[in-house]
Amino acid sequence: MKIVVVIPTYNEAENLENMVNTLLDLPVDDLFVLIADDNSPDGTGDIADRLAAEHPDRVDVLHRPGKKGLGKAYIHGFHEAAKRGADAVLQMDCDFSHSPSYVPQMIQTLEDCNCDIVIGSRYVKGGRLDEEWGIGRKLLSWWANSIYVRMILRTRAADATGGFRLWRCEVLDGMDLSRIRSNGYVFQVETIYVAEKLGYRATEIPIYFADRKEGTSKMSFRVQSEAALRVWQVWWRHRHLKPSMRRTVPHTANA
Ligand SMILES: Nc1nc2c(ncn2[C@@H]2O[C@H](COP(=O)(O)OP(=O)(O)OP(=O)(O)O)[C@@H](O)[C@H]2O)c(=O)[nH]1
Ligand SMILES: [Mg+2]
Repeated sequence: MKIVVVIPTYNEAENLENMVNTLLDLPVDDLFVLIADDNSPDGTGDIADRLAAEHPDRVDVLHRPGKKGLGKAYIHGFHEAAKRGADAVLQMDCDFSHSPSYVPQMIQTLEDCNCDIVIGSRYVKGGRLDEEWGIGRKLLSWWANSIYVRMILRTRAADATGGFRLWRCEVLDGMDLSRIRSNGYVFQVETIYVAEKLGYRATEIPIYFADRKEGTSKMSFRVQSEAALRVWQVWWRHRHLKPSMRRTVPHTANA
């Protein structure tokens, strides 16, 4: 199974090289890393170019003109992954909150399960948030995901807000990514909601979610509040979707 890992980056100079090398060292047969960089001012794009030159068969970079948000970077990366013949696409952050050590298990799970998506999940039994977080921060994170988002959208996935997921390419095709409008953090919510409404099935494996150690967060109170409101927009936009509304012509066929 050819796996393309799509990593969106914005100012991840301290993390990128370590992340790419860790991924390339994993015991996985056919793994390719595609970095989607939004012209990071800290030079992440140059590091990405160097890594691509060092590993021409295993690493490549999409240079995007400026900071346009996580969602747009992911959609671009997903389309490129399909063009490069991926069987499955792994999405993950560059800050080590999503530990690469779970990747082989996620791939194995996708191969063995009768499912379409594997989620590295903080909210299934065995999943954990950073042990240094105080109880208040953990509660807020749990409430936002497990109460707020899941009450509105009624997702089956216990972790509907995380961004550590392995998708079969047919699923991304069938979802028709032009349906996905969110660009910020609610992108994760919109994609899993659309997938579930179209009848795709996710399996979750528990992860330990570590806080970033290097680099700076792009998350702010404004971004979080906007995401909270946009969950309603996601519900309104996609509430009528059904499995019969899957896209049937593969994206790559008319690309
Ligand atoms: N290409 C691109 N990547 C982005 C953008 N915003 C965030 N990212 C990347 O998306 C991933 C997640 O971003 P983070 O800043 O870690 O956000 P977070 O994980 O929600 O928050 P913290 O862990 O608290 O920092 C990281 O790899 C970022 O570099 C963007 O506008 N464009
Ligand atoms: Mg992070």
